[in-house]
Amino acid sequence: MQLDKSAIEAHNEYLIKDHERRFNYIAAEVQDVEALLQKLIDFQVAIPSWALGTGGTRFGRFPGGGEPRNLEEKIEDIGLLHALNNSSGAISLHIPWDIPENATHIKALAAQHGLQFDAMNSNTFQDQPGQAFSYKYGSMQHVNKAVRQQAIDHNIEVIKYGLDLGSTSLTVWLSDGSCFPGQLNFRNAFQNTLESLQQVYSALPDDWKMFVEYKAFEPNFYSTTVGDWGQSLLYASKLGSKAYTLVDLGHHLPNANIEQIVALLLMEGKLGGFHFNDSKYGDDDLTVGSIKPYQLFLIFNELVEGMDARGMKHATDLGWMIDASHNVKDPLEDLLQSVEAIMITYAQALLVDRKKLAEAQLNNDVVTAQEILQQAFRTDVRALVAAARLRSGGALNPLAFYRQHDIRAGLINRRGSKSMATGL
Ligand code: PSV
Ligand code: MN
Repeated sequence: MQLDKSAIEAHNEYLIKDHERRFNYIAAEVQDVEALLQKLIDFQVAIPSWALGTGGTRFGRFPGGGEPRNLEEKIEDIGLLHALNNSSGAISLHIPWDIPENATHIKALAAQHGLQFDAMNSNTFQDQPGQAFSYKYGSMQHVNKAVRQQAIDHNIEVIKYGLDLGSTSLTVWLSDGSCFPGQLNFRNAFQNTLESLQQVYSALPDDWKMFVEYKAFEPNFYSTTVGDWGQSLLYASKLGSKAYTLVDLGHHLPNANIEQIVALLLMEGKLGGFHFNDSKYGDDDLTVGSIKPYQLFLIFNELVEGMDARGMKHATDLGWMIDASHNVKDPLEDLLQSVEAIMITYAQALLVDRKKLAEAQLNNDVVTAQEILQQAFRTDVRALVAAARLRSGGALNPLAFYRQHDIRAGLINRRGSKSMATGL
């Protein structure tokens, strides 16, 4: 489903007066508004191929209908999001949930929607039909070499799929770990995992990056073999310069200071990618910015500061992706909200007066430092984000457009109310 450009234009025309009033107000407050708008226009957040269907829990799943039935329809859905917000210009594939059977066709279809292929994701946390060995007791950590080899081979296969599509990174998330004390020898599990990752790393093309994603818990609840940023950094450092740590916001123990983790990883040149979501209890996979928006702002503040300190390009030097699940919302509406929350928070972080903040820090002026951060966080930047969208051909209010045009009803019409997307 390609959106009619003239429908977006009509929508924008209807809203333009109100928008301009809001924009002129905030633009007068911002120092170099043109530079800021360009940064917002350039910033793209990848959408995971597994987030386009309804998620669920072990207690049930309540699909809303019209879910994409194959990779082509998933690309179509992301194309739709991108046409509306111009900030979702990439797709991240999980193998084997979304195998690109015909890479040339899939690549051409994505290009038609202005989409690129972000990080490829391997899956050694589920057993697949016909698979020789089970991952019940882990994959890369496994005590049996043959199981480890199977996991290594799978990752190398994922790299090959990615090469055909023009991707340049591999994200490895392992569910490996243990459920009970005594189940694992921690050092052996680490060494096995490291050796397996080394095999995959040696198959990595020169211009690729490998992201090692950590998670403190689930599905293993006693120990996780890549359990925190320290362990991930250890693997990434031992692997080499193409290996990086990936931070998923939902993968920490309660109250972890994620902004500090981000700052230090950036300082070491070892932060590679990001999975956005929000949570109250654990890996809840809720809409970005819906529970702890100030924490998200503090994280973005460190991202901008740390990237600028290293002369990194905000838009391209890290992998930005949403990793969420939608149990009660329409996934496309949730993704529009998540991207909007990311853009708003990025814009707020760009507004922080860095010179004044550095001065306040040097003077131990705690109150001023807090005022500077909160001044940026409390600024309503929505008109700036909308202006960036307008300039790149998107809709002033993507969510309103989606509802007014009853896009979900159209999808249900064409795909049926019982269609099921692969993924979580
Ligand atoms: C694991 O919880 C994770 O965050 C990893 O990124 C997976 O690839 C993704 O979710 C989907 O299971
Ligand atoms: Mn993740």
